Formats: sequence, structure tokens, C-alpha cells
Amino acid sequence: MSETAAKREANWVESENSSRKVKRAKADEDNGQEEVGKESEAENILHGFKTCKVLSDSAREKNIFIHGKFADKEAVVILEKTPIREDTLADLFSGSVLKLEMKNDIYSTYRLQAPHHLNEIKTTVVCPATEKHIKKYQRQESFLVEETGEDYESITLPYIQQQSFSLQWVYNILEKNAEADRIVFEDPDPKVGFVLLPDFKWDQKQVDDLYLIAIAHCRGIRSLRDLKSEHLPLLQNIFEKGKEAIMQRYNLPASKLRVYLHYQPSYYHLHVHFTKLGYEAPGCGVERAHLLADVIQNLQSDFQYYKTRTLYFPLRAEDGLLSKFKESGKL
Ligand code: M7G
Repeated sequence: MSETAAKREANWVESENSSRKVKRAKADEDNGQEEVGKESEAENILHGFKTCKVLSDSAREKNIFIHGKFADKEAVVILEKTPIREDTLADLFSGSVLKLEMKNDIYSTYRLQAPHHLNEIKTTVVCPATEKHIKKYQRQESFLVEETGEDYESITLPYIQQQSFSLQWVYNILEKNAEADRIVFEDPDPKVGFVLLPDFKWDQKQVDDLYLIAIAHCRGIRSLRDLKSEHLPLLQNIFEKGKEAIMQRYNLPASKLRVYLHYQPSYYHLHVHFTKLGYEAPGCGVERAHLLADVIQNLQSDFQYYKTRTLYFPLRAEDGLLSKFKESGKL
């Protein structure tokens, strides 16, 4: 990264952090609470968490997915160490305690105990979690499924009509009942409009792992399979305005973005993923991610493209949809 770009990014992080503090203080004020009160409230939640099982963990990604309970409520807690930011190095070096582990010739290793504010773990809580949430985060073997247009109608569609995750969080965002202060850009048009905001997987501390989602205002487009040429204005609008908003806010040009849809998604309401190119976001592999630019072109050349094409995607061993494909003799 050039020095000017690095400076602009550092300035963005700094101004984001202070604006978030202001917003948080304002939200707490509105709730009649002090910021400190809110933070200690969050601590208390985890005090009552009883671990049942580690669903998956990764030493490389430095995360752990845990199934457990808050009293009698099933829950999933995700803990993830966050990247070390260049703009925190001075604080880290001056404010830490360093413990020597070993010294050998020119080599030495230490344990660095960072100050509290630089030692945070990103924590996500899903509660109450359904059986489907627990399976979503459980490490499982995957199988590639081949789905024709007819398979979609006879196997997938009936399954997702019965078994999908609730879309309440999506409607909360669209109706400004949640995450309203996180919105980066909105086009309120009911047909081609959308809300662009940080994905909850992104802590917004650095652009290296930038992850935003654009959620369409219009309802009823479940996935890629429902897209037709009549949706081109919507898709083009999300693509163009999404890229523009990201350039303005994060100073990241379109050439640095990976913009795509998942098939199968977890949530069947049209949304588009915007991640930084080079960041290996979960689900950005070729077996699941469809570039929005390709989707647009495919629909331009064939208005029924996604209705008729055979699509390939991975399903995990315990996914109910996989059982349906097996029962139909498709696997
Ligand atoms: P998806 O392709 O339907 O499924 O994407 P995936 O989760 O298997 O990738 C939905 C996206 O929405 C994911 O990137 C999630 O991390 C993100 N997401 C899910 N929830 C429940 C929320 C939420 O409550 N808020 C925000 N901001 N993002 C969410």
C-alpha cells in the first residue's frame, strides 16, 4: 500500500473509531444507560454461558465456535482473535509486558501481554440458536451437489420453503429496527434500492478484511435461482452504487473488491457480498460464490439463465438438503 493510501486508511480507522464511540454513547444515552454499563452487561452474559461442545476451531484462523447454553437457552458463541493493526503498534510496544520464553544466538521468542484495549476478541452470540444454527457452525465433511433447474423445483425449493433460517434480522435492518447506525449507504427505492452495511463478521477495524453486505429492499427474491432479466436494474444499481459508496467511505476502488452472491445462501432474501480482494472470506470459493458481474452478464444474454442452468454447490454432511438429494437418488 502506498504511504498516502496507508495514511488515508489510518485516518479512516481513527475517525471511524471516534465516530463509533460517539454513536455508541448516543445510543446508550437514548437507552438511559452509560457506556460502561452496557459493556459490563455484555460481560455478564458470558459469565452465564455453559459450554456443551466445541463445534469447530482453527489454530490458523484463531477462532473457535462453541455450542452451549445461557440458562435453558441453546446458544452458539464464536470467539475470534482480530488482526494486529499497524496504527496500534506504538501503543502495543510501549504499553505491553514482555516475557522472555527463550533466547538462542540471534533468536529470541517472547510472550507479549498487550494492554486491555489491544487485546480484544471479537465475539458473536447467537441465542436462542436453533438446531440448524448449531449444524451451520459444526465442522463437517462437504459434498458437491449438481442441481438442475428441475431439481431446484422438485427438491430444493420445497425444502427451503420449510427449513430456512428466519429472515427477521434482515427485516430489522431494512426497517431500521437494528443496526441502523451501521448503515454505510442506502438507496430507499422499493424496486432497485438496497441497504449497504458491514457484515457482522467484520469488526471494521481495518480494510484488509473488509466485508459488507448489500440487502435488497424488495422482498421475495430468494436466491440466484429467482433472478431474471427484470432484476437487472436492481443488480446493476447494487453493483454501481455499492462500489461507489465503498470508494467514498473506505477509499477502496472497484479493482480491489470481490462482489458476489452465494448459492446456496444461508438466508433466502437477495443480498450481495462485498469483500476485499485477497481476503479469503469464508464462502468465497468458486463452488459457492458467483461474481455479480458474471450474474449480470449471464442474465443479459439469457433472461432464464438461472432458472434453467445446472448449478453446483457444496452441502455439508448433516444438511437436510443433502439428505433430500440423496433420497432422490441424485448423489
Ligand atoms: P449468506 O450467503 O446467506 O450465508 O450470507 P452465509 O452466512 O452462509 O455466508 C449472509 C451474510 O449475512 C453472511 O455473510 C453473514 O455473516 C451476514 N449476517 C448474518 N447475520 C445474522 C447478520 C446480522 O445480524 N447482521 C449483519 N450485519 N450481518 C449478518
